[in-house]
Amino acid sequence: MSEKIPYSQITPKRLYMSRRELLAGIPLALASSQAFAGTKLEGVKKSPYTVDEKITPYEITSKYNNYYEFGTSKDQPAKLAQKFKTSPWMVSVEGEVAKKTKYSIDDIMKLAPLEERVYRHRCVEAWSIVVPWIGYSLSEIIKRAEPGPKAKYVAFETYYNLEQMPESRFSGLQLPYVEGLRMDEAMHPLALLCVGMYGESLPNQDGAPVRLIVPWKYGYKSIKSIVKIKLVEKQPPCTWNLMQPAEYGFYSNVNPDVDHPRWSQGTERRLGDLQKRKTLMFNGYGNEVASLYAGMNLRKNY
Ligand SMILES: Nc1nc2c(c(=O)[nH]1)N[C@H]1C(S)=C(S)[C@@H](COP(=O)(O)O)O[C@H]1N2
Ligand SMILES: [Mo]
Repeated sequence: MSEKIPYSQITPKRLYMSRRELLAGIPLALASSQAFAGTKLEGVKKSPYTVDEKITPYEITSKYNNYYEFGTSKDQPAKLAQKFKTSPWMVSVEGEVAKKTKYSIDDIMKLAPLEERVYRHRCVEAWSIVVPWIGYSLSEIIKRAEPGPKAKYVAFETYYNLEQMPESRFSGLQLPYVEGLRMDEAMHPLALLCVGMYGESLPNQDGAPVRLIVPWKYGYKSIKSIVKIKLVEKQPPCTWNLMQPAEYGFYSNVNPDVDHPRWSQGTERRLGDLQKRKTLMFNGYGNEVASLYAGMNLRKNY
């Protein structure tokens, strides 16, 4: 297990202090509301699902984002998502389930014990980061809904409102952003329902107040700012697959042997340490997830 690095060491003092000072000035009721982006999360346990690698600095993870609803360049979401209103926030779990449920974000925060998991995150654009995410397995919320026999896939949907996301008209994407997993992938304990990072609730640009993290797949499967989780019978549509089906498949497992049509997927650049590294099969999570794909042709099912 990795030695725990205090966040004060990996976050520049200036940022760390300014956030603390900021919180010091906020009325108690608001500061204690966990839906507020950048609030310290209490009682978070370390999870064994943690890689022993150098954590990418907070100022990189929180300033180099893909969130097309808030702009297509990497520095736009951090600026343009600042006023994104994430409270109140509801997440509905519906479809082929016995118990359709609507959760407030406070319900989501308390649904299961929060864990910190340091995961590798690999964007399809061949950069990667290592992030201490906070949340619990997605299976926790799915199993409470009691999926029926027709629940073969899980479909996810991001909040969408053009007034709050004016830049999204230039995204080139069909919105709301949608994603999907096969049922066994969604129930895999590594699939994380994520509410925080670096000890705090998620910043807006990283998908506040609740997002998915699927560490063995390319980053676009990790859908942000979720409002709907629907259990369905047929393979659901996925935003990047709709956009460019030959480039982005439903599975999108990290695979160094299957190149993107326009670039190699064999290596990646780890942000913050300038090093090029070999990309690992399933992003290094093969021991855990390879069995989900036993017998499948991963060139066809890219
Ligand atoms: N709703 C939504 N979710 C999204 C995206 C997006 O544009 N919109 N981008 C995806 C991509 S391509 C990546 S790499 C990750 C980036 O997450 P991060 O900004 O927290 O690193 O979010 C994914 N989830
Ligand atoms: Mo990505």
